[in-house]
Amino acid sequence: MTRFESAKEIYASLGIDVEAALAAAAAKPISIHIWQGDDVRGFDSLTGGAGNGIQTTGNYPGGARNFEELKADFLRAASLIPGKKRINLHACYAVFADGEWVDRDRITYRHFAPWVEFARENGFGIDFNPTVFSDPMMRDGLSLSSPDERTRRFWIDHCKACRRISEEIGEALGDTVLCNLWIPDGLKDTPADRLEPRERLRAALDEIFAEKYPHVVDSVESKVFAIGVESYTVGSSEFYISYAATHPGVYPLLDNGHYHPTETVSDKIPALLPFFDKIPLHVTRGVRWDSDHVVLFDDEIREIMLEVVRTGAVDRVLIGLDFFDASINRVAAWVIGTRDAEKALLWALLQPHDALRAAQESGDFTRRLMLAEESKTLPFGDVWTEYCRRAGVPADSSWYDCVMQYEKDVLETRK
Ligand code: RNT
Ligand code: ZN
Repeated sequence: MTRFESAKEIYASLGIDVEAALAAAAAKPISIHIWQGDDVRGFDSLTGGAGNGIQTTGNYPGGARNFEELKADFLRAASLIPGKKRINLHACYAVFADGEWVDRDRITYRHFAPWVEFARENGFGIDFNPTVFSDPMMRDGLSLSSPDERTRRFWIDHCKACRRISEEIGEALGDTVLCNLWIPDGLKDTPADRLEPRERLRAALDEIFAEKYPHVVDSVESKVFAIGVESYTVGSSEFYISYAATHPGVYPLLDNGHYHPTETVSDKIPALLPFFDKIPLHVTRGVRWDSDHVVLFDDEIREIMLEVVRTGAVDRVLIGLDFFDASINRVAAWVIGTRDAEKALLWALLQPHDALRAAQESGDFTRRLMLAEESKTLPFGDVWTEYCRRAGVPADSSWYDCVMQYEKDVLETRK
């Protein structure tokens, strides 16, 4: 008997169907953020690099410098990750023809058609994000909530363009596209007026979302604070949840780096499910704050996936990743973080949910505690190894050499 067969028997004795879990994990797409490959730099910056609302730290050599390099790095990472994949794009990854450049309020589908071709060739879906940072049109750290009419107009037009592009991507791929809006707007020090910027943001959102697009799922991503905007965030959790709740078709995206450290997204998912038919996520890892460290197979990621699974919401929760670490090999960062997200999903699918729920419902909390603890040492590793084998990707520890070889052959030549 192989280790996998033996593991399957152990799980079966607890009423867990390993084959069903493997199939469910393989069918669930994870949207992999393209911005891990180049430190959120994008292709459209005239000044070079991220800044103005977003920050990446580290200077590990070999980051992708253009479309060709970014595609190659993404494919290398994807070949080492099991499961169904989507590409999470940002508007700043517009592909311009030689000598061409247009400002962000003028981008069109044409600038993303090469990404659609790439996605189609490789069987990936696509998700999209307006890029409302790293741009001189941010005024005093404000965009859609700015008191300056021209600034607001520019960013409204950018967001409208992004939704139109998302619709065309969706049409081209015969799929729906999540178009997620995050803006960094906020204030460093105590505001004199907390209401007016939010009224302006609400009015801007109304304009942005006025047009209905059948292939687009819209979301708005809140945040609690960031470096430089410690005192006030315009797009707070209450603001966006209220906005989404009153605007059908707009969903609140939960990024688990965007809350106070004692708040958990795992608890927010089942709090929102009674009210929203979809919940989009940015799965990340905050260290003390929204630091966007590489996702680990840690308690909170497992708890998030547990909620996705045991609420029966695998199809309703849209899983996207959001981390960027420039201090380590970027391809390895993609591989480790995404494999860990996949791992947590498979792990969650292999828990004794029925027995745990029955214990809670009957008030047998002692049994619930025992079951939850003992399920932690089930032979999960053997099922994970089989999952990788069936997906045709290397098992744990054997992908690392591929990445190091790629670093030698490709990344180190990028000087
Ligand atoms: C920033 C938000 C946002 C970005 C990406 C690049 O705090 O999490 O989602 O990380 O859009
Ligand atoms: Zn995010």
